[in-house]
This record gives sequence, structure tokens and C-alpha cells, in this order.
Amino acid sequence: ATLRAGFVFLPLNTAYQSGEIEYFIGNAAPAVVVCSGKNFPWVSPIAFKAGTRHVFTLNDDRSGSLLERAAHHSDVQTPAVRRADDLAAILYTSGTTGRSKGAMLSHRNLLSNAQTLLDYWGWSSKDVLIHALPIFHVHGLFVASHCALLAGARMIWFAKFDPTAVIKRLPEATVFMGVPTLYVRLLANASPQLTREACANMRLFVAGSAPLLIETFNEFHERTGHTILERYGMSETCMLTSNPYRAAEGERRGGTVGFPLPGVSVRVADDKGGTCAVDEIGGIEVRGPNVFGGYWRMPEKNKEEFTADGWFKTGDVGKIDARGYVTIVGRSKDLIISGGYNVYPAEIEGYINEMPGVAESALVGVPHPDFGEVGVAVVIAKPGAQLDGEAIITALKGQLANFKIPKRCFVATELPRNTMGKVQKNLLREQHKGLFA
Ligand code: MCA
Ligand code: AMP
Repeated sequence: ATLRAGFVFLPLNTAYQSGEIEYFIGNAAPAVVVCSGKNFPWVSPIAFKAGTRHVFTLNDDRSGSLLERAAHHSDVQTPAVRRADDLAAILYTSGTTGRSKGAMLSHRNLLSNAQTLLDYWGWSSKDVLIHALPIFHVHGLFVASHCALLAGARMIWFAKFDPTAVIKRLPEATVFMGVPTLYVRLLANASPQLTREACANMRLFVAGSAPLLIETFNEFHERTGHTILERYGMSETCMLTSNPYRAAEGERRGGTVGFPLPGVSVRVADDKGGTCAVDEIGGIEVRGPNVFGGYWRMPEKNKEEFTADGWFKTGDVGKIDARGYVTIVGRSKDLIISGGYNVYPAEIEGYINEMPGVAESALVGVPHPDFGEVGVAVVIAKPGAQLDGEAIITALKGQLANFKIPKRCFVATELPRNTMGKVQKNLLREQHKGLFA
């Protein structure tokens, strides 16, 4: 509705706490804020203080002041005319240093990507999508919803992912999209019902947002007969690469994220400003009509994250093979992806370092069977101070969204450092890699 009216919208994770919301509203300066009735008592003061003119409520059962006010307006609405380059949405992505950055996505960015996916993944109005992802991030919001809406397809809507409930509806559906954790849970929790018969009507299972383990890819194929299509994207760029949908274009290769989508250019850069040879590992850079225009009110970040010749530096590290398949092998940015949500260590470390008695801290990502990766904190006390890891976790819970809370917190005597004095997070990761095995 916001886009049709020609305005700009900014979706936010409902798990965010007041400090996080205060930053987003203060930075984005929206004219209108919509929240649930339950959150109105603490969201509205933050919004009014930041200069927001209207705060409306909207609840899961469609009650609340937003629709009450809308009821007085006509049912017929003519979409506002907007140019392709006009701003459509702002998606906040956490910064590697400092606060979150708002990626400015234009109507062209959103429409070009949706049209490309519509064609590349063979959408039609006969499709039925099982939608079980949150709608405040690119995956559930743009990839899933835009494809279904543009195709005129149906959606089976889940406000929250529940593997048993999803498997029950598979026989009516044709498309499912999930982060790897959803596939892990489909296989683990409700395994007896997840059969070839249950998936007989399905034509496409898409995975992305985080690396899909080859074990999950293989087990899903054994169980259902379907080969998951893995694709790769970012909030700043929408979708960039995809394994092929049609067999004529190639096989879906587990462990790769497929080919650059039509119209999208992907290159792998070495650290001397050149382009890597086939199979050589380097920084992934991208260009195309889907790539955002820059960060909201942060011109200095735009200079850092685009090359002089206009390519966006993704911060992902990978390679391209002779057939053109892209493989992501790691990240140059200090980022943990937990159950498909991004956790930036610098942000969590900042909160821990503010606590009484804390000298410094480091957050690292370690393997986790359900979430793929989770954050583990290592904290150093100031001389004479006594710290308790559990108490630190409890204190963080009131301040940060739940997915950012470290799953464990250890108190140590020092952090490993290299000769330059930089914390060697690789050593901490190595030390704790078996915690959840
Ligand atoms: C919940 N918790 C988590 C996570 N989710 N901890 C770490 N990582 C998480 N992702 C916490 C809960 O607060 C709880 O803590 C404990 O872990 C167990 O929660 P559980 O009930 O298992 O969680 P859930 O509510 O079932 O949620 C799990 C989920 C959810 C369904 C996997 O995280 C999710 O919807 N993830 C998808 C995110 C997504 O859409 N990403 C796409 C971003 P406690 O017990 O202490 O309360 S778009 C993107 O990345 C790009 C563009 C792309 O390519 O798509
Ligand atoms: P976000 O900023 O939340 O949009 O997250 C984007 C990041 O998710 C990318 O830069 C990648 O690091 C990661 N990502 C997305 N899809 C995949 C994938 N299929 N495999 C590995 N990493 C992925």
C-alpha cells in the first residue's frame, strides 16, 4: 500500500528492543510509524520524540488504529506515478563498524529483480507459495512476496514457521522458500511426514540467506526427490545469483549459489584491483539494475563500499568456476549469520563493553546444528572485577533482539592478539567450534 501511494517504507524486525528502534526511527525520520497495540506504549514516545507525526497500531487480527482510520477512505485507489529511480524502501543492514546502515532500494531495484526471478524460476498464476518467512527482510518480503504477487499466484501464509504445519500444506503448494534452518527443521522435527508423496505437487524449493550445508541438500533430495535450488543475495542488491531452474540451463549444484542472474554482473576481485582467474578466490563484486543506490544519509559509506568503476563490494569471498557457477567460501566482513539473521559482532561487543566491570569482549560465530552458526562471547574483566557469563547474557536480553543474544558467554583472562594487537578471532572460533557439535 505504501508503494502504491508513492511513499517509502521501512520494515523492521518485530524482535527489536527500544534502543534498536530508537536508532532506526531517529535515523530514518519517518512521517508515520505503525506498530502493534502491545508495543504502542513504548514505541510511540520514541517516535514522537524523533518528530514522527503519526503513530498507528496494527495487530495480527487486523484490529488497531491504522485500519480504523483507513476505513473512512475509498476502496478505490489509483497508484501514484513514480520514476524507476525513485526511492521505494529502506532496509537496514548492520554495519561492520558502528550503527546500522539503511540500504536505499529504488522501484527499479525491486521491480527488475522480481521480474527476473519470475521468469528465471518459471512462476505462473497457477503457483501456490508456502510463505513461512518473516516479511521484514528481503527473503520473505521481496523474493517470496514479490514473485507471488507479480505472478498473480496464491500464498499460504504462516505468521511463524512451524515444520509440522508447513508439511501438512505441502500437497496443496508448488513453491517453498526458506533459510537453511527451515530445511534443517523440516528434516528433523517432522521427518516421517516429509515424503515424496507429500511433495508430489511441489515444483520448486528455494534456499538462501546463509550457506546451505551439503548434508542438508543431499538429505532433502533423498527424502523428497527434490533438488533444493540455492541462490544468493543481499539486502543491498536483492538477488544476485541462482542455481538453474530449468535442466537445460544446467544442474543445481549443492555447495554453489549458481550463475549470475540475467542482467546481473558478478566478478571476483583480487586485492590488487584486478580480476581473479577461473577458480581463484577473491572478493565478490556486483553490478546491475538490482543494486541499490547507496546508504541513507551516509555518503562516506557509499565511497567505501563501491569501487571507482561503480561495482558494489559485497564483503563476501568466493570464486567462479569454468562453467560460471559461483561458490561463496567465506566473508571478509566480520558477520555471523545465525538462522538467516545477520549479527554484527561489533554491535554486541559494544553493548557488553558498556557493562560494569568489563574491560573488553569478542563475539565469534561457531557452528550450530540448527542455526548454522551462533554467536559466542568471550569477555575480559577489569582488574579486581568479578564477571558472570550468564548474568551478561541476561543483561543483554533486555537490550537487543533475541537472535543477537550470544548463546554462551565465557569469562577469560585475555583475548588472543596478533603482533599488531588485533584480536585473533580465528583462534577463538577454533577453540569453541565444538561447543554445539
Ligand atoms: C530465534 N532465536 C535465534 C534465532 N531465532 N537465535 C539465533 N539465531 C536465530 N535466527 C532465539 C530465540 O530468541 C530463542 O531464544 C532461541 O533462539 C530459540 O528460538 P526458536 O523458538 O527456535 O526460534 P524461532 O522463533 O522458531 O525462530 C527461528 C527461525 C527464525 C524460524 C529460524 O530465526 C527465522 O525466521 N529466521 C529467518 C530469518 C530470515 O528471514 N532471513 C532472511 C534475511 P530464547 O530461548 O533465549 O528466547 S534476507 C537475507 O539474508 C538476504 C537478502 C538473502 O539472501 O535472503
Ligand atoms: P543481508 O545483508 O541480511 O541481506 O545478508 C546478506 C548476506 O547473506 C550476504 O552478503 C551473504 O554473506 C549471505 N548469503 C545470502 N545468501 C547466501 C547463500 N546462499 N550462501 C551463503 N551466504 C549467503
